[in-house]
Amino acid sequence: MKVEEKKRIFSGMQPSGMITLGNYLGALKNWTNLQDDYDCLYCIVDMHAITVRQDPVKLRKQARDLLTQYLAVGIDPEKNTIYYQSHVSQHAELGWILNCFTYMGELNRMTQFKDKAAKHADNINAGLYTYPVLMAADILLYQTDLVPVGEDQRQHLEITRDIAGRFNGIYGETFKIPEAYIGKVGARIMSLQEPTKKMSKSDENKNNTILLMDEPAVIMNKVKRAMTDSGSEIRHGEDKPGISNLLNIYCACTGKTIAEAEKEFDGAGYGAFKTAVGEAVVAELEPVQKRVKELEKNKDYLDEVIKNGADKSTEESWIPSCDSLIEKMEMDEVLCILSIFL
Ligand code: AQP
Repeated sequence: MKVEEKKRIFSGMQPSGMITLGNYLGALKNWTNLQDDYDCLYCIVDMHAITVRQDPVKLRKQARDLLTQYLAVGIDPEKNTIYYQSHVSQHAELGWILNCFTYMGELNRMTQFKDKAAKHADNINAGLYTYPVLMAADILLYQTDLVPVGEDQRQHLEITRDIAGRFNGIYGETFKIPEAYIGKVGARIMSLQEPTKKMSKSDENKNNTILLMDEPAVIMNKVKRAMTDSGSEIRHGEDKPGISNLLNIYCACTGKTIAEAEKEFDGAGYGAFKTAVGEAVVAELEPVQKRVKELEKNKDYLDEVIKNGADKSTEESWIPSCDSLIEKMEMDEVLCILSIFL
């Protein structure tokens, strides 16, 4: 019987801070659900993290913490490839090549660049601007079929598809065109105090985010203080960003639908609702936190996962070296020129 080849998944997360409930519900939780059906590469994208200023010692710790959290949510290093982006030089090499196939007009439209440039006005560097090109290289390097991301990354996925299509159009079928995989729930978790802006790990206001490693009392307190809307109804709607966000969080943690949750809290006050949301988050995160603490004690195991991940991902990179891609481009150029004369 022919064994059907599994489709390939690539996704990554920046070690730019302690990960949030948004990162967990929008990305990590989906990753664990996909690992049996797909061939998955889960990367710690440390080179992306340096597009904003980082303290090297902290960055190194955050990268290791992130790896531990990948494992703690249940991503199995035997089934998946878990690795640091900076351990595989082809990411940067392919990033450079793809820069030459990306237009500034396209990069000018990227909303994440605009947001981050506004946030880091003293350090609007070229890396921040070309961040989506490095992300395209991350994905295209492994002939990826699917990229599970939160809603905020959809635009970067689109530009990846455009760059790959452009390259293929000039040099023949080279890169697989990837699709975004965006979960139905938890795809966009918003800030607790400013629910029209997304929850982000680099947010300086700690009351805006729930961290994966926040203690239960801290979680309960942050949810209780979350911004709510006028009126007293527990209802999902554009006019109720605060309550809608809490409903999304509740549903993503409990597996209930919005309609079920609205029915459950029909007539309940904001206080009782917030307590239920906080408890649902605590119940979701507590087992992960426990596992993180266990894993942290096992330094040798973590070192081994990092080492094996670097070897495995380097082997799986579709382009053994960027020389070979340039060689292919030269070959196609020659064929192109020949075809003019034939
Ligand atoms: N609020 C969110 N809701 C749902 N999904 C989210 N993701 C991020 N924030 C939310 C998803 O998490 C994955 C990892 O993202 P990243 O670390 O590569 O960068 P990011 O999207 O820029 O995440 P942050 O938390 O906002 O980081 P900083 O503050 O450093 O910029 C992605 O799949 C993302 O969609």
